[in-house]
Amino acid sequence: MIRQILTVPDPILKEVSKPVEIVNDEIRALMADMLETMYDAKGIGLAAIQIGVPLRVIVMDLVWGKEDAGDARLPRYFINPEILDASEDLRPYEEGCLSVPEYYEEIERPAKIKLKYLNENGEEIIEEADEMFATCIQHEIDHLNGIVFIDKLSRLKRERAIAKVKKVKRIAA
Ligand code: K2U
Ligand code: ZN
Repeated sequence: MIRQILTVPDPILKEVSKPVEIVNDEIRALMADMLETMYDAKGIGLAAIQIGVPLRVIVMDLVWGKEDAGDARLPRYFINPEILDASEDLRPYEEGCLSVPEYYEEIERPAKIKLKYLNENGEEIIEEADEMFATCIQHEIDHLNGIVFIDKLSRLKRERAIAKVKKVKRIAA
């Protein structure tokens, strides 16, 4: 079912999420809810902490976000993800976040990374990520460590972002 997405400055978003002990049906049900919530919110990634669950679980679908995707879907599941290696060269991208609605800011991150994680069947996968996959997974792993992208900005920009989210929520309420 669709869950509520927490928004800044909710202190829960600053929690460090715990590793998943066993990938079971309960975790798979959580990931199904996360995907449904992500599609509904028009995101291409979501970390469990964003719906208030402090577990190291991420869902992503880079395909459906593309304008020519039609109704194509390619959901991906990342449990206990670790970055094993990151390139020197950085890639800037104007990031947004479902927990910081209607606020976008350019963020630089390593362009390529080597990623280790468990998939939805609990199998260990090691793979390279670049382009949007690299940007998105690093944004999501930050969430697992209690970091939201505005934490990487100046205090002034961060305060402006939080003030804007509060305004957006008042109008939406
Ligand atoms: O809040 C989230 O974690 C979802 C993020 C994921 C993301 C952030 C930055 C760059 C790529 C992905 C976004 O809200 S998903 C919205 C979106 C859609 C298309 C392209 C970029 C961001
Ligand atoms: Zn985010």
